Amino acid sequence: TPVQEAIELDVAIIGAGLGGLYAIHRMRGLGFKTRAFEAGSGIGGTWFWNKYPGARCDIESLEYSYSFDDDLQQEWRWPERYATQPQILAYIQHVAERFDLMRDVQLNTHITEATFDTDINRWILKASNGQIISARFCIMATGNLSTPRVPDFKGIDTFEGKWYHSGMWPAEGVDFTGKRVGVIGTGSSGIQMIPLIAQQAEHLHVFQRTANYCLPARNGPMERDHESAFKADYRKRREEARHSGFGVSGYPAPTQSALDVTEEERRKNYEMLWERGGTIGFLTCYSDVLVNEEANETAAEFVREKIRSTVKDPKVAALLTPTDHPIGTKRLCLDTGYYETYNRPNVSLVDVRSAPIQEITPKGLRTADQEFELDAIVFATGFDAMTGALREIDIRGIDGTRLADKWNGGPTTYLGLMVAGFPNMFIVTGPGSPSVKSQMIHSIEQHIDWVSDLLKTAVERQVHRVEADMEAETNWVSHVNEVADATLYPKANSWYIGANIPGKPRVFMPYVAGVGTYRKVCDEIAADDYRGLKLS
Ligand code: NA7
Repeated sequence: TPVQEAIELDVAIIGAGLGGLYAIHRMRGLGFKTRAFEAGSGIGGTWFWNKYPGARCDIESLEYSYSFDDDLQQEWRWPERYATQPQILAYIQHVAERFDLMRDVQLNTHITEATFDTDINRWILKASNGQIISARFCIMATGNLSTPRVPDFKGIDTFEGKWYHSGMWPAEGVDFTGKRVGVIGTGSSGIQMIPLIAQQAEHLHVFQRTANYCLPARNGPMERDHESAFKADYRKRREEARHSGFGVSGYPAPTQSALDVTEEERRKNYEMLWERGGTIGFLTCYSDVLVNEEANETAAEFVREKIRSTVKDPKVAALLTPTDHPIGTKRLCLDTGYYETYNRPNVSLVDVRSAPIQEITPKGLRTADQEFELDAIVFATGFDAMTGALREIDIRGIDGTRLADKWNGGPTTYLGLMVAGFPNMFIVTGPGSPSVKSQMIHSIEQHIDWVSDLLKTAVERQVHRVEADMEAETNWVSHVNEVADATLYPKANSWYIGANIPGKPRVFMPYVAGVGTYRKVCDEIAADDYRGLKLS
């Protein structure tokens, strides 16, 4: 057999979502020969795959966008306050065209192996189509919520209807008109699609294991005055976001405790936030909502009351009322008509906490106490978050150590960006970085900018390896845990802690000190001659 010639690159990028595309732009800026390998048949990552009805970003469009180019942010017009999946995908395609990124994107290419060759200090990648790529540096822009997870239900192959997962939605869409539909899962994805599927379906059964806190989006067409005022201030706004908690402007760090104000004042504030819409306001309204249970309970109870006053059937309202976790410790959901949907006669809520789903049958599904006939089942059951996509690639570092083995007890990284024993490899929004606890595009830009500066230094110093120290990594992991332990986050069985995947080690993955703090730490480390890294 002929020996396949390797594609030689300076930087191989895995993934062509918002992270991979920005990485192409920056790596080109350094004069590197680069290419992004994307498994999908189109660019966009999350916004390519999640085409389910109602898919929308829960961060306002003027914030959830690239900040690296002022003309881009000034010229782009967002039609709505919160952009839909097609609108975000159109934006991503525009950016790719505007910066001529597609010539360095290779679609339909699934990278299956990545091995660091210690002799030549290069990453050797293999793709499922047999291609071999040799690159000096490797950037993993593989996404945090990119490995869809369908629970291991018995009988799924026997189902005679059609089933779907929110993260693998058919490009042509799905028409549920006249169908008996079951949606399993009430996280952000379920909550966005349920009101829309309910409008089409003959009957919709929602199978809920855990009730979530949902806040109203108050979405609407972009108000031109708001847009112009925002754009006039764009640079200042972006700068503010870079030093904020969640990477979004307009929410200064709170200083007042929820317990230091009267109940009346608190209620007035919550009511104002409820009317304004969005989730960040609730997370940043008082200094202790995410660290003190009593303070948290004031916000949680406010939302519970809203549920009870919206949902007409008290039994259904009780089921929809979250009591098992503090508000904000799982991703807060942003809804449009979610609770109201349960007042429709064609929608029923099924509690699969008390009577779990036992199997999928040819005609539908069976819980511990009932059988349901369904024409379609939608799994809104989430993802193998933060580590899933990386573990799917057979990544081997120095001495052949497998990343999956190293991470058996949970992911360990330095700054969420690098892994000891895996030189010249960088992760975008990896575990141990603020990633999913931030406006994701903000974090993508910050990570890739930081890595770019590091690579520029590596080239200037003519080093062959850039590597995280084991000790620095261990200290960072402890720090990430200490920060999380000082908050209420670990009190929820969330995907932040791997709780949604049976057998996944329970390690709190995001760094929750805030993006401003994280940026400061990253910048200090760079200024301190890349403390914790070996450049050799
Ligand atoms: P999530 O937030 O992980 O939600 C998944 C939902 O599916 C959640 O309600 C789960 O209940 C439910 N689930 C998972 N497995 C089962 C089984 N076996 N039986 C019943 N119910 C189940 O995923 P999303 O896609 O909604 O959102 C992911 C992120 O995308 C979101 O946080 C935003 O950042 C954007 P559970 O709570 O585990 O009891």
